[in-house]
Amino acid sequence: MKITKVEPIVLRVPLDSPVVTSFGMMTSRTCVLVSVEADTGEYGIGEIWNNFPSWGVYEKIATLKHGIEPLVVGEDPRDIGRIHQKLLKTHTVMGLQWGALGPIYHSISGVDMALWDLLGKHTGYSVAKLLGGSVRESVGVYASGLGPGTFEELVEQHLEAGVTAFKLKVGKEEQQDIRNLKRMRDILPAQTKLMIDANQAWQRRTAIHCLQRYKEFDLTWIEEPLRCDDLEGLSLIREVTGIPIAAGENLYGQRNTRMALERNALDIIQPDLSKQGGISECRRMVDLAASWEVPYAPHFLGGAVCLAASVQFVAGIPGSVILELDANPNPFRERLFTKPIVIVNGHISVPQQPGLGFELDEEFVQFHRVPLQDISF
Ligand code: SMN
Ligand code: MG
Repeated sequence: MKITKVEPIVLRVPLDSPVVTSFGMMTSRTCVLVSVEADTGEYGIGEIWNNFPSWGVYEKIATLKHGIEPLVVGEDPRDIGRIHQKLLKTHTVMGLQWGALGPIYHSISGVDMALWDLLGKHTGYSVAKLLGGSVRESVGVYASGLGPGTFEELVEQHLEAGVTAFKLKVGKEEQQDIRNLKRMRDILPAQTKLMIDANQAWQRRTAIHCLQRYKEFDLTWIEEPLRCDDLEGLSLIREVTGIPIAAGENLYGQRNTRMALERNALDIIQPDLSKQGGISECRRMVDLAASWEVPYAPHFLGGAVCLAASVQFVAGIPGSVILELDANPNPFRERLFTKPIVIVNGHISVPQQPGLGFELDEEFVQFHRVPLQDISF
């Protein structure tokens, strides 16, 4: 069995009302998938992180076509560990030199995810089984992407779906944070878990000041209070405030994970399967964290393929506390599969089908697909 092709699949949908994030304005949503094809006619699908900016797609397609495809064509797709090591070894230093380690890790993530999907389809096992067996039959989720603007409707919808944990964006302005935290606690039933995410916005002093004030809202964790590389700062805040620290969406690979753990910077690690090197590398990250008794909660803010992979990951690998689920509407999360992923009682049930356990809605894909020549360079 040999790999014959690595095919990027870029999907785009313009948004009627732009999504405002702390990084800038999103006028369209992009979803980057990758198909890894074998000479047997079998293929696997993975997802490559491309949340913002949408034009980040250029670097990923270039990496797939010029960096990754020549290295994997001719390889046996069942040798996932070997291929993963080869891709990381060849590209990590190049990525540092280029100054674009992220796009390289994102692209490798998608290819690795596709290889796991392919191996599952080929052997008839779900990825959870391939990862070591089913730890659980359904996966608990929390709703994220809430605030700093209005969030009541999204909270209401997710409470109706039985979700019992929510994450609010903070860090822009103290008074606004306090207003939003108060409002959240007002509308959430007692016992509901509340997390906050500052997206690296604060300096150490501001973080300590704000967190001492926000503590009264009974926070399950504070996510990325500081720049993700201020490991000493994270450790300091953890000690001073006593609020658990979560991070990982900007921590690339085992090496950075080890540094964060050695500095006692984390209580929960949050690798994203479409960002940090795929299922293979995220497994190493969470295994490493487990040896420090740090549990994991996968980061997720993408399309349905990454969500399906995250469900399989949590089902197959012990040590997770909860899975992130973006609460905002996104057609690439809601309409990409023939059978959409649904939340019942705050949980997603783990599909038992081979691979990542989904079927793409080909009509939807073809409708939103951007021809590669339109994004040529
Ligand atoms: C997040 C990530 C990317 C874009 C917006 C928000 C956030 C999360 O950090 O954890 O989901
Ligand atoms: Mg975050």
